[in-house]
Amino acid sequence: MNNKSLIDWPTFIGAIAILLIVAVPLITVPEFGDMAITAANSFVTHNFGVLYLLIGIVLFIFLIYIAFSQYGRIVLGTKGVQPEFNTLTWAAMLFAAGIGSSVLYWGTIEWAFYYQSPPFGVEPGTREAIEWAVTYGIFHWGPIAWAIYCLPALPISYFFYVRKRPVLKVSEACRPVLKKYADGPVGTIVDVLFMFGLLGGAGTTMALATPLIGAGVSHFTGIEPDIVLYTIVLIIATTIFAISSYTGLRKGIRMLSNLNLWLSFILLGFVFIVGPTVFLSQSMINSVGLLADNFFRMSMWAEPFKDLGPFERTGFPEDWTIFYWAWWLVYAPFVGLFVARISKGRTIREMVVGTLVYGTVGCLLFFGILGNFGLYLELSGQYSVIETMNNVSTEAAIIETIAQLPLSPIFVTIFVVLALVFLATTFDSGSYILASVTQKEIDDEPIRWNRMFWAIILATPSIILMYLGGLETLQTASIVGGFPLIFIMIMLAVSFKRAVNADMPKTFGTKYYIYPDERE
Ligand code: NM2
Repeated sequence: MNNKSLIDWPTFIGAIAILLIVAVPLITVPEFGDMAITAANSFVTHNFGVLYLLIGIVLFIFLIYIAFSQYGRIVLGTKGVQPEFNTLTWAAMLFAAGIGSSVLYWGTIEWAFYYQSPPFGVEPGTREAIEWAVTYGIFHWGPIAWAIYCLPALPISYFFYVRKRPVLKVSEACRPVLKKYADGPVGTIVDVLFMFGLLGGAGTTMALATPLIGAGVSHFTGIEPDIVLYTIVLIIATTIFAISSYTGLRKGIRMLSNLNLWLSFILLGFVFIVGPTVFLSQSMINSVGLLADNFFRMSMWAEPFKDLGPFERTGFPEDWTIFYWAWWLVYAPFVGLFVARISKGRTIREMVVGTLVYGTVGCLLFFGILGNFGLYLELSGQYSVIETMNNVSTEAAIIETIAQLPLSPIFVTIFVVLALVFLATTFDSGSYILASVTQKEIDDEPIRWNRMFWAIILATPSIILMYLGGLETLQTASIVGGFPLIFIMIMLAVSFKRAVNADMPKTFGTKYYIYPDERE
C-alpha cells in the first residue's frame, strides 16, 4: 500500500472537521462560544456528575479484579515474546506520556486551593483543612485516575498483540460490542470523539503550561509575561515535540522520556534533601493514611444536600473531582493506546499493576514533595505562597515557591526545563497516537508526515485560542468533550471481557478442585 492509501480518510477528515466546527464559532463569536460551553459544562457536571464519580470507582475495582484473576496471567504476545522495553524505561515512558507539565503546576500549588476552600465543609485554614490540603491532590492523581488511564490499554493491547490485529484504534478495541458497526460510520464516530476529547484535554494542558513556563522566564528576565512571550514558548515547545515525534518511539520519544525521568529525580531528590525532610516525610505518610482511610468517601463524595439544607454548597466535587476525572478520561484512550503499544511481552497483570503503582507513586512524589514544600513555607511563615497566588498569579506563586530553595537559579531552571520536557513528552506521544488512529494499518510506526501533521494540529487550537483569550473556554471544553468517553470506556471494558472469555480455555471454571477425585 502506498503512503496515501494507508490513511483512513473518514477518520482523518472527520477529526479535522469536528475541530473546525467547534473552533470556528469560538474564534468568530467568542462571547457566544464561551457562553455555550460554560452552559454545557455546568449542565454536564451538575446532572451527570455522579456518572463521572461512578465510572472512576467502578473502573478501579474492575481493573483490580482483572489483574488478580486468571485474566491477569495472559501474556501480551505469542510464545517466547520478550518485553520490548525494560521496566524502568517502560515506567518512564508511561509516566512521561500520561503526565504533562500539569503535575508540576498542580503538584506545587493544588494544596493552596484546598487550604483556602477545603472539602467536606471544613473551615478554611484550620488544622483539618491543612491535613486535607495535600491529601486531596494525591487522591486526584492517584489510583482511580491511573485506573482510568489503564482501562483502554486492556482491549487495545489484547487485540494488537494477542489477536494480532494490525490496527491501533479505539473503534477496533470496541469491536466485540460494536460488531460489524466497528467498520462503518459508528466506528469512525467513536474514533473521532476520542480524538476530539484529546484535542480538548491537550488544550487544557497547554493552557496551564504556557503561563507557567512564561512565569519562569519572567522570573529570570523581569519581562512581564505577555502574548509574545507565550507565543515564543509555544513555538519552542511545538518544535521540540514535533521533532521527537518525527524521530519516533525508539529514538526521540524514548530519549525524552528518560531525560524527563532523570530531571524529575534530580528536582524531587534535591527538594527532599535540602528542604524540610522530616516534615515532608511526615506529611506525606500522613496524607497516605488519611487517603487510605477515606478512599471510598472521597471517591463518591457528591455533596448531595448542597441546595437543600441550611448549608452553603461548596461545589467542590464538580470543581475538582469531576473535573479531574473528565480530564483523565479525555486523555485515557490516548494513554491506553500508548501503554498498549509499549507493553508487548508483559502480562496483563504486570501492565495493570505497573500502571497503577508507578503512576500513583510518581504523582505522590511530586505532590508529596513539591506540595508539602509549599505548605511548609506557608505554615512556617518563611514565605506566603497564598499571598502571591491571590495577589499576583498562580504561576508566579509556583515559580516563587521553587525559588525559595537554595541554589534557586539552578532549580528554577531545572523546573522550567522539566515543564517543557514534560509537555513535549505528552504531546509527542499524543501526535504519534493520533497518527496511528488515522491510519488503516500500521506497519511498525505510523507514517512520518502523519505524525508531524498531528503534532502541529495538537498545538494549533491552543495557539489560536490564546490570541483570543479563550484558553479557559477550551479548558471547559475538554470536560464537555469527555462526556461521550464515559460510554466509550464502558464499551472498552465489556469488549475486553467478551474477547478474553471467548478466547480463553475455561481452565478454572468457577470452582477449582485440587484433587478432582475422592481420596482415601
Ligand atoms: N492529567 C493527568 O497536562 C498534563 O499533565 C496531562 C493531565 C489528565 C490530569 C494530563
